[in-house]
Order: sequence, then C-alpha cells, then structure tokens
Amino acid sequence: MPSHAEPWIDGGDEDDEDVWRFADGTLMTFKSWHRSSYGRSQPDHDGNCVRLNGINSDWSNTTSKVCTPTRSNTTSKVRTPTRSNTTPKVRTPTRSNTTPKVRTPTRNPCPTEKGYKFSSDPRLCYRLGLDRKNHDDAMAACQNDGGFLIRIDSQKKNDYVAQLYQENVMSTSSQPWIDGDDSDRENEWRFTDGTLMTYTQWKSGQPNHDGNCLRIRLNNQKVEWWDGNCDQRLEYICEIPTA
Ligand SMILES: [Ca+2]
Ligand SMILES: [Ca+2]
Repeated sequence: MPSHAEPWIDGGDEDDEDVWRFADGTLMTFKSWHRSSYGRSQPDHDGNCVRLNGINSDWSNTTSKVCTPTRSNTTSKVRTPTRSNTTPKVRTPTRSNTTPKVRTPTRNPCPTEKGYKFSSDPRLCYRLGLDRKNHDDAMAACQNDGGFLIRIDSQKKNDYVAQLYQENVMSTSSQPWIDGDDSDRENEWRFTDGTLMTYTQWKSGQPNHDGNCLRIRLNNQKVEWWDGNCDQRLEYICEIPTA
C-alpha cells in the first residue's frame, strides 16, 4: 500500500455520535485516533466513518457516502423476524385432526367375553342361554350380565329373532324364554320393567292361560309366542341394549 493511501477500515458512529462500533454492531474497544498538537485531534465529528491516515497509520473519522450505505446493509436487523415468519408452526394440530376417524364403527360395544354378539340392526347385544333355566333364573342370568331377557317389542325385532333360528344361531326346536309375563294380572302382559306390551305375536290359540311366562317357537319360518309355566326349564335369550 502506498504511504499516502488512506483506506477505509471497519468502524463507524452513525447510530450514536462518538459511540464507535464495527459493522456487526460490536463496540470498538481498541482505537488509534490521530492526536495532533497543532491541528485537530480525531475524532473531530465531521463524519461517521474511520480511515487510516497514510503516513502515521493512525485513525481519522471522516464523512463518506460509501461508509454509510455499506454499513446499513450489513447491519440489517430486519432479517431475523422475516425468517421466523417462514417457520410454519401450524402443521402439527392439522395432522392430529386427520388421525382418529376409523375407530368408532370398528368397536364392538358388546361384552364378548360373556358370549354376547353384536347386531347393528336392530342395534343390540345378545347371547343365547343354552343352559336351561326356569324363567326367574334365566332372567337373573341376563341381569347378572347387565341386561335382561330379550324384549321383542316390534315386528322388526320378532323377524330378527326368526333370523337367528334360520341362520342356525339357535336350534329350530329351541323354545327360549323372552321378556314378558302376566303374573300380576292374568292376561295383562308386561315386560319386567312394568311396561305394558303393545306388540304381540301370539300363536293362534295362545295365550291359553297355562302359565304366566312368555316363550317363543319357530313355526313356518316365523316366530310365534306361547304362554307357559314359568317353572319349565328352557333355553333363553339375553339382551343388552347399546347406545
Ligand atoms: Ca297367565
Ligand atoms: Ca300356553
């Protein structure tokens, strides 16, 4: 470098007069300002940039159009926030929304460990009691499961039970107990919860008042109802309603 060269070096005080910093913002601790006994000592605040004096290689501050723009480019404080804008924080919740769709229909709501099977239409859990019991004991067995003897209160449900016969879920000769009796008043048939039965499917000639409990039989692919002696030991069908 020629001895008269006066190159710019890093440093400036344009942000705060006489507070000298490097372009990256670091405070300058070492300084080598020009001292003069006859002229003006530096910095004399006629500018915001630092240059080397050619001969003594000590420093002067001076005005420069080059210094200021270069600096303001490097000190860009704006970039950090811009960057944080690009990191999308939103994706995680969106993803968790897509996961749990499938489980509800797959879940079998019935206590399968107790031998219950699921029917979707009519919606219920049922099991066949093949260990023959009298009506009271059959009812107690179902209640012990959290259910009751199956309640046939519609044509749809009567047809469903006929289907159980037809699909050999139970033997065609089976005559299981179902919910219903006329123990309180002869010929006034009620479910165990006391509700009066409105739908009935008596076999012709029944009820013939030979008992107070309700059982069914398959006849010509249809389920028909019989009254009978509650002490008979018969198969039974339990039901647990589902939500
Ligand atoms: Ca009766
Ligand atoms: Ca009868």
